[in-house]
Amino acid sequence: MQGTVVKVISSSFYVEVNKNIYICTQRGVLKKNKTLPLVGDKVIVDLNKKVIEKILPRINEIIRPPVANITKGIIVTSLKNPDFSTNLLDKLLVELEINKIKPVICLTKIDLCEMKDDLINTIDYYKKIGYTVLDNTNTTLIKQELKDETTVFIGQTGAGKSTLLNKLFPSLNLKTGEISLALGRGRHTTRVVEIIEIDDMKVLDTPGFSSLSFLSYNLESVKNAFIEFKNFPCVYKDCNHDKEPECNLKKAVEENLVLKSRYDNYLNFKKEFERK
Ligand SMILES: Nc1nc2c(ncn2[C@@H]2O[C@H](COP(=O)(O)OP(=O)(O)OP(=O)(O)O)[C@@H](O)[C@H]2O)c(=O)[nH]1
Ligand SMILES: [Mg+2]
Ligand SMILES: [Zn+2]
Repeated sequence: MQGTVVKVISSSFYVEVNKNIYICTQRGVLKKNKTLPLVGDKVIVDLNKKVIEKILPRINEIIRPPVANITKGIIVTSLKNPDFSTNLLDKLLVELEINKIKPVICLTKIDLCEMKDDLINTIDYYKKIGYTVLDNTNTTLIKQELKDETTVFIGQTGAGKSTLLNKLFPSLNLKTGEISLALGRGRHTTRVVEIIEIDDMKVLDTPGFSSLSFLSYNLESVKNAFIEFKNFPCVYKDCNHDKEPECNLKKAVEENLVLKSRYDNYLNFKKEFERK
C-alpha cells in the first residue's frame, strides 16, 4: 500500500494510509543505506508487518526541518522578541528557493514593534523583488496561500508558528510557549514535525532552530537563490560578486538598487563555503 509519513518519533514512523495512521518501522535495507524516511515522504508500506518497504522519489527535501515533498513555505518572522533578523530571513529564503518551494513571508508581533522607516524599507524591498509579505493578522490571505499545498511553517523558536496555526485553525489547539521560558530552558515548545491535514490543506508545524548550514548545497545555487541578483548581470557570468573588480551587482548595491543587507548576507553565506 502507498501512504505518507506524517510524523516521526525516534524510529517510529507514523504512516497515513486512507485516513488511518499506522505506526511503522523501517525495513533493514533502508537502514543500511542510511536513507531515513522523512515527514512528507510517500512510502510503500506492508500493513501486516507495519514496515516501510520503500521510499518513493522525492520532489524535494529540506535539511532543517527534515521534511520532504513540500510545495510551499511560510517563513514566520517575528519583528520583536525574537527580534527581526534579515540574516535568518535570507537563510530561510535561500533554503526554500534552492528546493523550489514557494516562500511566503509572514510577519508576527507587529503589535510589539514600532514600524521605523528602516524596517518599512526592508520589508518593501522583499515585496518589490517578488515575495508575498503578510502578517499574522491576515488569516484570510494566509489561508488562500495554503489551498491545495503542502506548507511548512518555519522560523525561529518563539516566532509564533504554532500561534499562527492555532489562529488559522482553532481546533488544532497546538501548544505555544512563552518566549522567555523557551529560551531559558534552551528548548522549543514544538518538539516534533507533523503534517496536519485540514480540508484541501496540508500544514506542517515545526520546531524552531538556532542554526542552519548551507554546506550540503553549493555556492552557485546559493547565489541563484538570491532571486533579484540575476537582474544585474556581470561581465563574467561566473562572477561571485565579491573581490571581482568589475561587478555590476556591487554597483547596484552602491546605487541602492539592491538592499545592502541582502548583499552582506550573501557574502556571509559565501564565507561559510570558504571556511569549509
Ligand atoms: N504579542 C504577540 N505575541 C505573539 C504573537 N505571535 C505569537 N506570540 C507569542 O509568542 C510566544 C511564542 O509563540 P509560539 O507560537 O509558541 O512560537 P513557535 O514559533 O511555535 O515556537 P517553537 O515551537 O519553540 O519553535 C507565545 O507566547 C505567543 O503567545 C504576536 O503576533 N504578538
Ligand atoms: Mg511551536
Ligand atoms: Zn558580480
